[in-house]
Parts: sequence; structure tokens; C-alpha cells
Amino acid sequence: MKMKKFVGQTFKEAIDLVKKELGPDAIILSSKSVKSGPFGILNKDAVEVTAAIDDTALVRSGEPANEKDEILKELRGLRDEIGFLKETLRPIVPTLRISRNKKGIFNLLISQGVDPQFAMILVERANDSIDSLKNVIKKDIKVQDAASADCDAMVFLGPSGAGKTTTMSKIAYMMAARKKRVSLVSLDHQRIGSVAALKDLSRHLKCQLRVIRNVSELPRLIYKEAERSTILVDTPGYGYKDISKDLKDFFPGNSSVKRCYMMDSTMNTNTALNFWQNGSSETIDSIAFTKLDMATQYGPLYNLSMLTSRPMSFLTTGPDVPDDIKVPNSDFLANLIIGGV
Ligand SMILES: Nc1nc2c(ncn2[C@@H]2O[C@H](COP(=O)(O)OP(=O)(O)O)[C@@H](O)[C@H]2O)c(=O)[nH]1
Ligand SMILES: [Mg+2]
Repeated sequence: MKMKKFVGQTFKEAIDLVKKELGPDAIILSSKSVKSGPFGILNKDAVEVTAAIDDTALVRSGEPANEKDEILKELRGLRDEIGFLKETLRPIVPTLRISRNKKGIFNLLISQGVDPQFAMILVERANDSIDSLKNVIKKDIKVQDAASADCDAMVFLGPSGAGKTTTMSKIAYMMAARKKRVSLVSLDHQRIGSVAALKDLSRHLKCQLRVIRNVSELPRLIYKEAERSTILVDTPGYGYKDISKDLKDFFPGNSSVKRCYMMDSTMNTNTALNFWQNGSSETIDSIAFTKLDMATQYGPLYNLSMLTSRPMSFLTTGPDVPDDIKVPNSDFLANLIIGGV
């Protein structure tokens, strides 16, 4: 607290002196009449005012303005720096390019497991509505009704447990329902279970089943059978690389032996892609996704459709033969990929 006495000819003059020196927040503690004059000889009427000011308040009243200015200056500096950083990072962090109104659909794609790079491209091509996003996805995804295709044989390839035997059985029923004659071949002679399942199937469909050991036996069977029926060929998962190479040698590109690759939709994109790259995938005609009923997101279907650039021929939605299978259309797939929104 700072205290001081002020003397004026009148009370008003003393108060003016107080205001001038201590400011408007000064407190008047007391006032009294005094005599004033040169050399301390009191010979004139005057008014003495004792005033005080809280000097910490004096400092504080000055500070907020300064502090605010400082903070604002700092914020402006930071904003400029962030702007500069954003511009610098834009080419290497592509998501910074996404406008605010498209962030929603970008985040939706990411939450469904669509690869961030693909999501970026989709968002750039779509406007900010879900319908426009669906249309862009529909344009990208190719579908194929392989069960209606006119071919001599259809070979089912893919990793163990992907669903080859089960899906092939469903397709056999589907083709039979479309009045197409089928016959069955198994290259999976070591797995008693899969041969037993196909035996059952051949009984139900009243069609032939042959179990063979090598792809080299297939041309002869096709030669004999192709006129009468479409041959469905089940393969084991373990020898996928060799079998796909043999198929490539015996039935080079564009042959009437179609190859359908099974992908387990519960696998993440990288694992599925690893399996895909691990064989002669260039000869595969279409891909099928199994176990949709067990997958938690469907973005990987988009990723793998783009990465393999193959049409999707079948989707399976459960273990039950013959019901749990679907020939996809792009509308259904687009909906699925964005999580059924
Ligand atoms: N939940 C579910 N299970 C499936 C589906 N497709 C196949 N399975 C199951 O996956 C397991 C492996 O199938 P399988 O056809 O033997 O695979 P393969 O080794 O590729 O021939 C079996 O238990 C099938 O019942 C599907 O779409 N959904
Ligand atoms: Mg099998």
C-alpha cells in the first residue's frame, strides 16, 4: 500500500493532485485544513488530503492488458507457424488435403478398414455425401457371375481353411439349380474330410467325383468331360504355389479353365495379400470372399479388389451348404464396404 499526503488550495485542487499521481483507484483516507506557506511558515489556508493506493493493484491493473497482448501475440505466432507447417507437410501427409466437410466420409472409410491411401482417393473423387461415395466405390469394384460363365472347368484355389471345399459345394448346388451339369474333381487327396464332403455332394447331385493327385491328370478329364458338364476342381491349401504354377503351365492364359481364388474376409488386407502374392496369382480369373458372417469390417474387400484387380465372383455368408452364398452386385458391395450405412 502506498500512502501520500497532497496539499491544495482547495479540496478539489488536492483531489486533482491525488488523481494525477495515484490514478482513479486511489482511496481518500482523510482530509483536513492546514496552513501552508514558503519555508514551512504556515500562513495560508490549504487542504491536506491523505490518499492511498494498493500498489500491487497498480501493477496488476497494468498487467492484464500487457499479458493479454503477449498471449495474443504468441497465439498469432503459433497460428502462423502451424499454417506454415501444414503447407510444408501437405505433400507428405495427404490427409491434410481433405477438406473439413469430407473428413466424415474419410473417417468412415478408415473405420471400415479401407486403406488410407485408397480412402484419400475415394474421398477426392466423391463429394461429401454417402451416396456419391457409394457411386465411386461401385465404379471401382468389378463383379462377375462366374457360375454362369461358359467354361470347361472351374478350379478353386486359396489358403487352407479359406473355404474352398465348402464354397465349391455351394457353387455346385447353385449351378445344378441353374440346370448346369457339373462333375467334381478333388486334388485334395490327402484330406479325408474334404474328399468325404465331396463324396456326399456327388451323391446328392448325382454327379461324378474323381480324386486326382496331379494337375497333369486334369487335361485328360476335361477332354473327356467338357462336352457333358462343367468340372469343378477342389484343391488343397498347402500346395497352392505348385498347383497354381502347374495350372499356368497346363492351361496358359485365357483358357476355358477358370481359376477362382478364395479369400477369407476375416483376414486383414496385408495377410490376405501375402497369400495372394505367394502363388501364380496372375492367372487367377476372379476372387471370392468367404466368411462374411464372421468379419467385423468389410473395407479389406475394397482394398483387395483394387490390389488384385480381379472381379468378385462369390461371397459366402455362413458355413451352411447350399444356402450361405451370394453372387455379388456392385450396389450390395458398396453398401457392405461402407458398413451398411
Ligand atoms: N462362418 C463361416 N464358416 C465358413 C464359411 N465358409 C467355410 N466355412 C468354414 O470354414 C472351415 C474351412 O472350410 P473348408 O471349405 O474346409 O476350407 P478349405 O480348406 O479352403 O477347403 C469349415 O469349418 C467351414 O464350415 C463361411 O462363409 N462362414
Ligand atoms: Mg478343402
